[in-house]
Amino acid sequence: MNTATVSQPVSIDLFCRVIDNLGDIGVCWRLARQLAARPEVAQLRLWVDDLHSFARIQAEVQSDQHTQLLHGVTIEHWHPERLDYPAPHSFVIEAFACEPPEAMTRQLNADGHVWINLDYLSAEPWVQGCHGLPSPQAGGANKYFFFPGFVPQTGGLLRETDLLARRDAFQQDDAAYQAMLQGLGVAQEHIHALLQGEMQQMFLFCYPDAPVLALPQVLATLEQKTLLLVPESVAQRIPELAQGQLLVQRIPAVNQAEFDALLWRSALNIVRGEDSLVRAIWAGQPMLWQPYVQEEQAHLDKLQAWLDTGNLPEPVQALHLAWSSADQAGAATALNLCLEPQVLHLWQQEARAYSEKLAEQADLASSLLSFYTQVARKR
Ligand code: TRH
Repeated sequence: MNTATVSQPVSIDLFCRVIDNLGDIGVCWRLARQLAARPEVAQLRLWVDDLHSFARIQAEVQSDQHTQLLHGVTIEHWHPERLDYPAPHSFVIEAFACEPPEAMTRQLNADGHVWINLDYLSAEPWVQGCHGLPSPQAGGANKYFFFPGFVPQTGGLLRETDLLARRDAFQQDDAAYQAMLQGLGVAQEHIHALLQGEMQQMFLFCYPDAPVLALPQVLATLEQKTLLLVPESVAQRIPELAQGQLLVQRIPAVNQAEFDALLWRSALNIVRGEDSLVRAIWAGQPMLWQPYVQEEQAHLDKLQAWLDTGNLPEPVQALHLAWSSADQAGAATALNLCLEPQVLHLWQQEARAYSEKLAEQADLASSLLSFYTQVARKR
């Protein structure tokens, strides 16, 4: 892995189209802030076509602003009527093949610019062969395929330098945890029970076809009480009631920083898509991941490839497969097994070890800057 730093501060244009859900802007916003915080970066312009969706994960975003500055990032509203495009910066990152405006891309050339298509995250083996490949463009510039990933032959995963230290601190900081729960509207008696260890917190963020009714089936019968926190728009089929030992509570949308903190304090994180997969990994707690559903069950290959990167106990792997196959009975059986003390202990150990192992790899923002330096040096 080349860890060369950029000798001259570089300015970056990062382009993001919100296609569906919050994953695209979720990844771009984290990446933008991480790059903008680096001493090697002079200016970071983030171009986003949908500021309303953006505001759902960062409440301070003003959806009527043409240009705004937040967390060191210049946010530009990229809408179809926009005509005043500036000259592109020397480093252009196009997220998920979103096709930046032609007014800017026609100015890109191989001598003055490095242009990257940042692709989706996958653990499938073909990714390693495609990472970093150039694709010559009509105007003479090369566009490079850049893949995040789970092995050093890829661009790595988004991870702020101090993330795991902040996680560890929050896991010990009951006052901060209490303030967060109050902000989410959790009743004082439940906060008390959580802090006393009489209740455990779990978090549920899934797609509509997940077999969510397996959760009350199992969690209602546990010895320990569970508070299941569920974002408002998710898992509508799950009743917001006390059922046996389970209490389900809807929570409002939170900023990404708080989203992370939620995961850090959960005994089980049920997550989906790409960005929350990565955040649940860094939480180092047992997790259940549901990939975004794709045609011809391609998401199951994606899931299997990811399972193969770790060392999860067999019932946990079975739980993943059942959860992503909308198999309620299979998910309930597997979850019961997973929560048996011996399996749960292995699951917890593996979650922690997996986050530590992946944290040894270069993070995505660092890999992007190294790649820029390598390409820029060669010309
Ligand atoms: O929203 P997603 O389902 O995104 C998906 C995937 O990215 C998928 O690959 C893509 O193809 C598809 O959309 C169209 O799940 P993901 O990736 O976890 O993104 C959710 C983001 O929203 C993540 O950054 C966390 C953030 N978030 C908050 O910040 N606050 C919240 O309250 C919630 C619920 C989410």
